[in-house]
Amino acid sequence: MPAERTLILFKPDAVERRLCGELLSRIEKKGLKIVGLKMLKVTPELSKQHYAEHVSKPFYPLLESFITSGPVVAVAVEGPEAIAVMRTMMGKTNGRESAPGTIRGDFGVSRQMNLIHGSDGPDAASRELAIYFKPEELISYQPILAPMFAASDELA
Ligand code: IDP
Ligand code: MG
Repeated sequence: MPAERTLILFKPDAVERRLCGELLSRIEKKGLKIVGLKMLKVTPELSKQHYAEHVSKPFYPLLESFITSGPVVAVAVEGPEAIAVMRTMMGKTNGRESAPGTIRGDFGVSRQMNLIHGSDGPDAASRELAIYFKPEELISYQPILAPMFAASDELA
């Protein structure tokens, strides 16, 4: 199975609450690989591009005002089935409904301030990675310990 890449954002509430280290630590401890990392401020234009599927929804104005309210940390994450693995680690959208043990389940009670974004499929992942990272900002490398994280038939 091919290693996948997915776009993760630590949203402004995670930065404000000093939870970036905690969230990054969970990703690293899980065994996923960080292949890109930056802090930036999402502009209204970037928000509309990222959340194109939500722009016409009633909650969009509140979402834009939240996601542009402070810096975010963008993380490109790689690993076997990284997209689904990250979605499972994140938990349900609404923190009140997310299971304990998930990021949203452990750290929040909000549907909007839910700490983390993760691409929801392969098409979204490539679209969103291209929005936040230039190709040369995504680093391909082979850690020496890679064979300790997954068998050869689990990776491309
Ligand atoms: P996801 O982040 O779990 O994929 P989406 O439905 O794609 O959830 O929504 C994108 C983001 O918009 C959510 O993470 C959350 O911050 C916000 N959001 C989703 N639904 C609502 C809502 O009904 N009211 C306010 N904000 C919402
Ligand atoms: Mg979504």
